[in-house]
Amino acid sequence: MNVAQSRILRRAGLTAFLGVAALLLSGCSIDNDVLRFGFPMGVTPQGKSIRELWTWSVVAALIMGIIVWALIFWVVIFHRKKKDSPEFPRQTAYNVPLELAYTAVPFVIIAVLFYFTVVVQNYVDEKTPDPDVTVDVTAYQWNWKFGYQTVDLKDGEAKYDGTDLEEQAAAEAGATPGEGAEGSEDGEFVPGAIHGASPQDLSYLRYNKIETVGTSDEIPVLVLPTGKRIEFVLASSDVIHGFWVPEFLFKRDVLPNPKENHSDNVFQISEIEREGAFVGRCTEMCGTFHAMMNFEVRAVSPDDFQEYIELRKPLSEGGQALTNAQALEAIGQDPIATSTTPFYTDRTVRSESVADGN
Ligand SMILES: [Cu+2]
Repeated sequence: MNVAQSRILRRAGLTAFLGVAALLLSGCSIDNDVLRFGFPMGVTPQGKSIRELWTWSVVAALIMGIIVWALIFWVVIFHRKKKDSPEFPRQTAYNVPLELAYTAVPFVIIAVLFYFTVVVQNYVDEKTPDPDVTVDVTAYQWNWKFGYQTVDLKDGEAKYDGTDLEEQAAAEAGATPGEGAEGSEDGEFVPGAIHGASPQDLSYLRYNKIETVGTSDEIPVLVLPTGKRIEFVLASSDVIHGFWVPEFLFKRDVLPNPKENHSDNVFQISEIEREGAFVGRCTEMCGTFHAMMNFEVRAVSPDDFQEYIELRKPLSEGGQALTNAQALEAIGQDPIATSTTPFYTDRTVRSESVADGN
């Protein structure tokens, strides 16, 4: 290698070093657009830790990439076949220290990535026994139902237990066909098809006094408080769906009979960090209108949330409480979803025009 070549090599090395150093130094605040590498801004501490893992993983991959690219170009530029040299350059096979090094180093890299992945995963999966709000999420073809199981904001108000005991008992009663059940002869007891329970057993689903159900015309808006620990309990009443709020940087499959299907259907976020409207989507292909299974998380202040719950509680004299839209309007929020709109679900128009020959 002559002097000019070694100078070029030194400059290339210096450039690569400065590039990596710039990346690492700006890592002091890695909340910027460049170092998110395409990830959305999270609104939960869990999302933040996932995004930081992503950022550092990409930085590590880039450092490896720069080393590999540098080696490739070094070989290509400085070890070309010379005009009057023999056919093969100097062969350096069976260099034991080198071979040991490039076998061991990837294992170290994998171990480091694995360690940090496990740390972040454990944090994301962490549950505390006493969350401030527990939400029951029921997915079905093709929409969502949200119910408030418990609300306990620890602000002096009594803990609110939202389970609808009557509905829950009715679902339980329907699970095991008893005497006089459909298909029974002479009022005899007929055990159901699945461990004695009916195939239509929906007692594993949760039923609450305050529920928000989406329709084809109205996106379900799940109202939640900021700064409070929230638990989500997921279950599907038919096929497998997926619960995803992009701003949580987290999704989990929603299964029917989650326990029997060995699905951990409960997860928590330690808080939603700011107020706002965050779109939610189904991320498991679940049939014709899968793409339209959207919802919205509306994060409001704890005071507004407490008021919202009060407004939606069924009246003691059995009257109609406010609907979700009415209650949202009453706390000064947009009554309908702002992050997404209902899709046009009418699929008869085209077939009609075809039939008409238009
Ligand atoms: Cu779905």
